[in-house]
Amino acid sequence: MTMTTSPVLGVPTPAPRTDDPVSKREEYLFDLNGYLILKNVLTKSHVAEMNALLTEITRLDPPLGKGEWYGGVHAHSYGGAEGINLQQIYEGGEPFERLIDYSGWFEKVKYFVGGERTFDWHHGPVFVDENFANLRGPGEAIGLHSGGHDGAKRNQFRYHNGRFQCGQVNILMALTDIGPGDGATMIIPASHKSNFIHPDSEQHRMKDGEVRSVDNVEGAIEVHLEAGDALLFVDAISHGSAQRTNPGERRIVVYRYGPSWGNFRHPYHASNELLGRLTPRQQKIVCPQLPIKREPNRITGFPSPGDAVDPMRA
Ligand SMILES: O=C(O)CCC(=O)C(=O)O
Repeated sequence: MTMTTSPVLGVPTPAPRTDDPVSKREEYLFDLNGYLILKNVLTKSHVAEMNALLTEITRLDPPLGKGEWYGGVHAHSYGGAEGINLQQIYEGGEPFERLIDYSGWFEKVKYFVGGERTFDWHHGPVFVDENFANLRGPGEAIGLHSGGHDGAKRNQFRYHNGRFQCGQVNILMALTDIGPGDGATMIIPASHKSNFIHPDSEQHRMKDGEVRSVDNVEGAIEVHLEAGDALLFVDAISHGSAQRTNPGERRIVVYRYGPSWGNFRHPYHASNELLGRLTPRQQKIVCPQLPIKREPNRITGFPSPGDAVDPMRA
């Protein structure tokens, strides 16, 4: 087994697993159900590194409040009782940077977002429009959202002319074991193809200031994961979570991938410091397009955007 040294834990750790292409079985099941479970996709040490970095944030005194920044990471909530989201978590340390084009799922994500050899690849293979860690405690949950009936193009499921061309494919990673009572993600399998809204949607949909969950929604299942597993799903599938009833905290990380021309969900942007550390492939995934200098310019002294680069580098 190949070993590398963990930059966070400082100990030798097994190298991550290499890219597996999408198998015929995965293709069938993703098309049918709208999701796949990737077992053991993260190494134990990678999970430990991410947990160590998150624990550092949770131990801040006074605690990081909603709206505050910790470097390039922003504490955010959707407005209900979903727990705290640490947005732009790829700014939170190398173990999170590694996830951007992580070998355990990158080929699969590219395959399901699709678009190779089309205009969708104009700025690169994919774009990450949201990435966050979610920490959820007792009583918290996220209500039902999405579904094929919605028809939103941004998160759509699409198979056209023999190829997948989905609008948004999510990787939801478990950093803690998630079983009954832990506030597991819930999905309605195959609902990415539904033409009708779930009849009980009104009572379970996300709502500001209220605890909403997917508990007892007919057709929905809890996705139980072990730390290091990931759920790959098209965002068009109806999903949300069960309410956490156990003590302690559920920790997940979510990276959302879509076509290279996409835009950020929230008004964030990768920092220049992060871009400076990333590989050219990763840079393209988090920042498909940099502004260019307005040079040469016939109006002397006309300003360029602050972070503009030479056209050759763009
Ligand atoms: O928190 C969860 O389990 C579900 C996350 C979710 O709803 C989402 O990624 O859109």
